[in-house]
Amino acid sequence: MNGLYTALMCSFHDDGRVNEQGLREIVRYNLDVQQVDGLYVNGSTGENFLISTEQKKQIFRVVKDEVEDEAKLIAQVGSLNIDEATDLAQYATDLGYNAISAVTPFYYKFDFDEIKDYYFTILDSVDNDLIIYSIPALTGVNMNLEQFGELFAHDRIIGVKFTAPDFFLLERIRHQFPDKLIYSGFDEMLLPASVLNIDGAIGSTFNINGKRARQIFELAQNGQLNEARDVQKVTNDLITDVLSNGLYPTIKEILKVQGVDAGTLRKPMKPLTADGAKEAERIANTFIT
Ligand code: HMN
Repeated sequence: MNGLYTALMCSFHDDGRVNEQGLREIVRYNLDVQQVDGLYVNGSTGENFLISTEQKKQIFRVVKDEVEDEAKLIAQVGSLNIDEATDLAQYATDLGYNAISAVTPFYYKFDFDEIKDYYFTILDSVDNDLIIYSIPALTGVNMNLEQFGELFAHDRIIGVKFTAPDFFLLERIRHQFPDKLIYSGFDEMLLPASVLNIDGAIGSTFNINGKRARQIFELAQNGQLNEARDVQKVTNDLITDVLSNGLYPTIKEILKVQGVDAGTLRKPMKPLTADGAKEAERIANTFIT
């Protein structure tokens, strides 16, 4: 399960339905052009928290059908509705997903016992491994080293998608849990995370910049830090421009410039203005080869 995983975008029609053909095109572009090792399906980047249970299942189905056994698949099933989370975990497992992942429960201020119960309930419902999805900036849930340890005590919690700029905690987790998988979640920090000996990364910008992400990761693993820094610099120039133009709509527009039908966004996310679309085209022409 090591390696680079794209946090997969999804293509939607203007009326909000899943654009299945567009979704297949995004999958193919990631596998054939960006050449990532796997896909992280129905994460934040997939607009997961804006769609229905049936649409989540539809996306799991279409992606598996397109990928078959060409790449590893991780299904993000986390939900505030525990019944939905267990239902999706079983669904993705039956489809053959290699692992499931669940975002920490958010919105209400759950205490750690409740968070632990959430993960163990999902695991009890399914015969698959689980990767914790930790993204404190969006969820408000900050877990400490001891709490990660309590979760990692479960032998089917195999790792964490660590989307935080806390390199002290990342290093401590790496040191204390050498057998667990750590995936870095912030693409602009891939190099410092790689230096700390992570097992892989999961990123939204890999949809358009997966090849550079691989260079950074592999150069760092080989100890070629100056070269890795150069590639991270170009990557961060790209990410700076993408973030200032609007993360998800800009990635979608860049995919369109590459000939991929990335469709529109689910409300309440808004599409790019005409000027924003022009800027996305400039970014694509500047950075995407
Ligand atoms: C997902 O669940 O879609 C991703 O794994 C999330 C991923 O960590 C991204 N975070 C967010 O979109 C909030 C990053 O790839 C991020 O988009 C990128 O580093 C730019 O900041």
